Order: sequence, then C-alpha cells, then structure tokens
Amino acid sequence: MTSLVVPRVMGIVNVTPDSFSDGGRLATVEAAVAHALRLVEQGADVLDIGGESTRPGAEPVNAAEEIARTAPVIEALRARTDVRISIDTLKPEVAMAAVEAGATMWNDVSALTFSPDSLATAAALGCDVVLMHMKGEPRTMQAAPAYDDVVAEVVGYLAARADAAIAAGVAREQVWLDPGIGFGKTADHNLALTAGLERLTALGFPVLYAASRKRTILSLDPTAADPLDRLGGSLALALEGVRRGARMVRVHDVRETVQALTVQAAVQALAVQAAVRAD
Ligand code: HH2
Repeated sequence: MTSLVVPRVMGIVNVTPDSFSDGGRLATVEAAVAHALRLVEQGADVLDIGGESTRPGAEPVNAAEEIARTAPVIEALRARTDVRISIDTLKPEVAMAAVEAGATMWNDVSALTFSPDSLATAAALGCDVVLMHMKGEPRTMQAAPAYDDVVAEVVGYLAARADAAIAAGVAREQVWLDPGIGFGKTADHNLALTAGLERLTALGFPVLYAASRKRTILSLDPTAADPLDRLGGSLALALEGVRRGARMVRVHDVRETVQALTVQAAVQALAVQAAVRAD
C-alpha cells in the first residue's frame, strides 16, 4: 500500500477592514470567528489569522491595532476548536501576542527581516515559522519588479533566510518556505515560480504555496477583475503547486480546494499503484 502525503489546507481569515477579497465584512471578532469555524468545517487544517493587509498599496497598521484585531479572534477560536492557528504578521509583538493567545505558527511575509527582533523572537516563541520571499515592500513592490532568473533568486534568498533562522535558534523542522506569489513579481514571474516550484521543495523544507485569488489569474482571464471571480484559477494554481511538492496551500475557498485536492490525490494514488504493478 502506497502512502501519499496529503497536503494541508490553510484557510485565510482576514480581520482587516481593507482586505482585497473580504472588503471589511469580517472586521469584527464574531464575524471572523464564525468565518474561521466555517473554514474548519470545510476541512481547513490551519487557520491563518491576519490583521494587516499586505496587498500592493495597502497602508501599514500599528502593532497595538493589529493585536487588538487578531488576539481576541485567536483566543475565541482556541476556546472553540483545536485546529492549528497561524498568525500572519510582520511584527514580533503581534506574533508574541498571538502565540500567547494560542497560535502555533508565525507566517511572516518579510521572512523575519521586518524588525531587528524578529529572528530572536521566532526562536524564543518556539513555533513554526513561514519564511516568505518578497522583493521590496508592500506599498511599492509592484513597481516594475525585475529578476535575471526569478526561481534562482527566490530559492537562493529563502535558503539564506532559513539558514539565518536556524542560526538564530529556530528548529530546522519548524521552518516553512513560501515563494511569495504576487510579492514584487509580475504574472510571468509568478507562473515561472509555480512551474519551477520543485527547485524550492528540493531545499528540503516544507513549502507553503499561496496564490488564491491573486492578480496573476486576472492576467490570464481579463474578465476576472473581481477577486471573487478567480476561483477556477485559484484551484488550478493550488493543484499545480501541490503537484510540484507544496505541502500546504493558503486559500480563501477551503471547501472547493479540499475537494479538488482530494480528487487529485485519488487519481495520483491509482497512478502510483499502476506504476508499482507495472514494475
Ligand atoms: N499572501 C497574502 C498574505 N499573506 N502569506 C504567505 N505566507 N504567503 C502569501 O502569498 C501571502 C501571505 C496576501 O495578502 P492580502 O493582500 O492581505 O490578501 P489575503 O490575505 O486575502 O490573501
């Protein structure tokens, strides 16, 4: 019997009034908790709680406001479910408050570079850490991003950030890497990173792949100006990411993604069995 590693699904819970896809509808603790619990019912393995939008052009939020948005949601969820909780933040203070409230993963789109305290805080917290590649910073990163070889640059950067995290005291097995789809990249860069994801998984760390509702889909379907119209593209990218070795996908549409991954895994299991029999 062949056992396949079933990829994990991280459900996105935005507690921001300006998030590009939720438009402020989840900007209360109760609404965010209800949304998060729905994602758990739909099969989310991890909930990613974010209190600051990192979409291109978004305005920064201070740490106190970010904690006020996210920590009550994490506490309320901790009391209602034992699903894993991740905090999506650049700020060590916010990560500390989140772990105190019950999060066990720090998802940092700056790969622990935002603050001089980030590395030491991650080591002290002892939680899993997602290190993501971003070129530039959110407000300006989409102004003509350029690379010689985007895959080589992203892989090299993330290898160096993993080394830095481990040198600072983060356990090797707690490091996740993420190519940062949409963060200082054109649609072509994002597609190249997806097609070349094996070069990132080859580093030996689990990879998180996050392309849900992103603008790359709009570049291929100009009718999908509304992020809610990008489900087909989001599913296609999630499947491609997993096929190339991603161990977790970060998505808005949990139910549909779980279904797509389940069907993909069933076909893959039969293909593996057939190959074993043919040997
Ligand atoms: N993308 C966004 C936020 N957090 N974290 C990781 N690890 N990788 C990503 O690609 C990633 C991320 C996009 O942020 P935002 O603009 O706030 O939108 P949403 O949270 O709805 O995806």
